[in-house]
Amino acid sequence: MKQKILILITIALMLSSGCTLNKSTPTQSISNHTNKSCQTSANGFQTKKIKKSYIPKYNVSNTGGNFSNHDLIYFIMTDRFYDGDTSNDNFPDVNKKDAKAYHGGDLKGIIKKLDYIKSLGTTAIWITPVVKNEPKGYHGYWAYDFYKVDPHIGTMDDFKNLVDEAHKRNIKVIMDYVVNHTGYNSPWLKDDTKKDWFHTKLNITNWSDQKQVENGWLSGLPDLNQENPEVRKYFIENALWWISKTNIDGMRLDTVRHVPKEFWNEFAHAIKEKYPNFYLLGEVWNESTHYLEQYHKLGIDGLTNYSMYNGIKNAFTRFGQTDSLINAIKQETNFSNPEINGIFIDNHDNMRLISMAGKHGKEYLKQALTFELTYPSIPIIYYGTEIGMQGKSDPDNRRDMEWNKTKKSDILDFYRKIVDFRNTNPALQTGDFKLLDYDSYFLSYMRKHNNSSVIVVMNLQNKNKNVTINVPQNNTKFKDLLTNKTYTLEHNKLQLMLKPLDLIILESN
Ligand SMILES: [Ca+2]
Ligand SMILES: [Ca+2]
Repeated sequence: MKQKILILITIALMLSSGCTLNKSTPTQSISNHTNKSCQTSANGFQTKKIKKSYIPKYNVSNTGGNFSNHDLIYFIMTDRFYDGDTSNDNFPDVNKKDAKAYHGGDLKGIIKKLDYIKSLGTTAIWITPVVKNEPKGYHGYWAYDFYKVDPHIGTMDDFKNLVDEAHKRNIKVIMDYVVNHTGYNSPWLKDDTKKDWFHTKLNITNWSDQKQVENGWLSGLPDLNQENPEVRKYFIENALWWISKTNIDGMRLDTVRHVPKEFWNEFAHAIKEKYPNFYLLGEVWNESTHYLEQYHKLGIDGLTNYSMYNGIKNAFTRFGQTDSLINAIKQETNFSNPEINGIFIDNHDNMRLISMAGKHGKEYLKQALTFELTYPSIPIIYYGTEIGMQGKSDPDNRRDMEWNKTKKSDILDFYRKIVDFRNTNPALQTGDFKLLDYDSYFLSYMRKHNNSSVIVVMNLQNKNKNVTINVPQNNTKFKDLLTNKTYTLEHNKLQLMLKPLDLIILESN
């Protein structure tokens, strides 16, 4: 009796303090727009306390597996890349004139273009999700059946062939994988045995409320309930099944921040226990390095570095300001393994950089590509960036690959030159990265390994600028990769007259 009264008092106190039992009823916390949770103090009273960050249950080895900063990932939206098999173009939702319908690209198309892909210095491809989608799910993110390959893009045999053919060329394959949600019309929504597989339908309205971010329905997509052990088991088994069936080398994990941390820790542990060399690349769409690093600590190897992306798009577009890029570079110390993160200038969720930059798009794209390819992380090149494809917001940033431009393109020639340099220069392969002098509109940095060094200088404004850069080394002679012009260091100082939007890439002689 005494115990019953005590329980009733405890519940009453909890309700009066506005607390929710957010562990057992996760969806309730969505209406509670705070990051606080309830804890029982030593004397039995409830106190409000800021929630501590999640402490991982499993210690997962996540140093990149078969991946390192020597890799270069080419990211392909399969439906928009190349149509290698017209026999799968007869579905009613294939319409090349509709930017939101299927366009006919497929896995066989990627196989046919592997030599081109290899010629870009690619060591790995990341392809959009292959699972069977609901109608119009050309991008792959509206899953209908997690155990089937979508017939628009091919068959399981096509996928296995793609992996085999890629491996023959020393190209690894990364499969895009979604556990946060199903498509809008998943058959599970009508399945009585799967009633507890989804969170209660609620929109995300407060993006600083992590519970809401995890349990709300992102863009109205049915949100899977990973607190349910059946759901966790299903997806861990499903992921292991794909790896064992296809021999893929990595997964790009979609919408990571929208899934509870407990799940990712268990998922990474299960995958790495069986496949220690497997690479997990997490999409965590947040500009804070501290926020991103939390997900590395769970066992995910690399993260899509949105902190750096924010810097890149502020530096190499019409803003032409280095401040947030410098800040992002300084913040890299918050990562325990920044070199296995992915850095990018374009992707399928953002306006292409060349379009964002506008008038001086080509010059800024060249600077951005140079930064991406000379920075010690894993560059992720979104298909078409190498030929300077334009693209505004989704779905315009997912135009069909413009194959005619691969025959003659000033940007492609430039890209190849920088990629070759990246893959052969010892300083760019293993050298340290050091910021040299900079201000809000100009940037210089150095990579150095033993006697080899590279200095990159960029003028982000459309006007002349004279700079004197302090260089902490004794090498006196440098040659510009782009113009062959030679420069001499005097008293550890490099004097340069920069032209508008200039880009100088110096290699020690
Ligand atoms: Ca096709
Ligand atoms: Ca979720």
